[in-house]
Amino acid sequence: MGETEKKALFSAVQPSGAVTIGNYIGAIKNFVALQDEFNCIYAVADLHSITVRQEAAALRKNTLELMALFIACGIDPEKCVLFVQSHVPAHCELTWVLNTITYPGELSRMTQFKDKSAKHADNVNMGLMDYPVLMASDILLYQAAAVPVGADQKQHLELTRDLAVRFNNRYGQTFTVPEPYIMKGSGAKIMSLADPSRKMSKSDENPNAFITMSDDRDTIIRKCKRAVTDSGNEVRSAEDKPGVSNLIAIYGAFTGKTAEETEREFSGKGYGDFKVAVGEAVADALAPVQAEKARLLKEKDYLNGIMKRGAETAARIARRTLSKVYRKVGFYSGD
Ligand code: ATP
Ligand code: LTN
Repeated sequence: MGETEKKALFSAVQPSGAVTIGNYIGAIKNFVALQDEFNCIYAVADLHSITVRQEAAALRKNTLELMALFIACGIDPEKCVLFVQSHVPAHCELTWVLNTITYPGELSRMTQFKDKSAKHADNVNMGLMDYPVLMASDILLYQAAAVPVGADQKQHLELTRDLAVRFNNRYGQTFTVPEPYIMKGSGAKIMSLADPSRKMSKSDENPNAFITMSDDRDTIIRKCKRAVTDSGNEVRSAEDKPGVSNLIAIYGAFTGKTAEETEREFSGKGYGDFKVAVGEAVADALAPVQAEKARLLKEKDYLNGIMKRGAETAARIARRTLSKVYRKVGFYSGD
């Protein structure tokens, strides 16, 4: 298929702390897998990240680290557009327009807004509430047909689709209505190692609940050994075995093995052996990524160049959509 026939795909990750293997399995791994099939545009969502308090120096560092991690994970900057969200002003500009067709009730009932408001009760700000509209702008600016995300972002994608349809109905065909691209099966939602009824989250106060992409081998194996598993001793993926099922999903994501293959491999062996094997598989898979990320971080000029080139390309595409939007709503252009 020629360049121009490929559909556009957009996704982003926030530079709000250490990236977990949940982010990797649910999102970044798919970013890599989809880069030949689509015209992919990937952003470091720094505008989104300040909806919860960030320390300025840490945010700067996390932004560069996330860019390096994207590339270290296998996203090819020659095939994809990689940029930092705040480098392209159109994201904020479209957000303003979309705010005028969004109702407060739609935003206050978002699960993530409710969860984050409860968690950061001292900082329930308008940005936190408006987060999904900024996300819709990210996606719609690039006329993205597909958006790879973890299952937790499904509700935000539904709002994005509603806003696209609403705008198109009111002002005429302007936006592509995007489809979420959510992995089938358990990889779409990796659970906490400390409490398999909750999503693995980088902002969990218990560091044993998650594995980050930069954890060292010993830490990874220790965290897997400590992972909460279920009663019994049989390595089997089942609804009443959320802890073991989650480890099977993690093992599968890093080894390519199906749940059935894993069950066969560990039949007759207990949880102990399995947990060590999971830790080793994760550590083996992450070692080359970590080495490549460290190498890239020493090449700051290279990373800055990728971001600059990415922002220029992104801005060009985004401007095209934004001009159309401005024209449709009736903003006088002066030409
Ligand atoms: P937090 O957990 O602190 O709220 P987050 O990790 O959910 O942050 P992002 O960094 O923006 O927020 O997430 C990036 C991507 O990773 C999104 O596509 C999200 O759906 C996905 N993701 C996050 N956690 C998981 C998880 N536990 N399993 C699968 N995918 C996940
Ligand atoms: N909200 C997302 C990150 C994000 C995103 C996007 C994902 C920001 N803008 C656009 C897909 C498309 C999250 O994962 N928490």
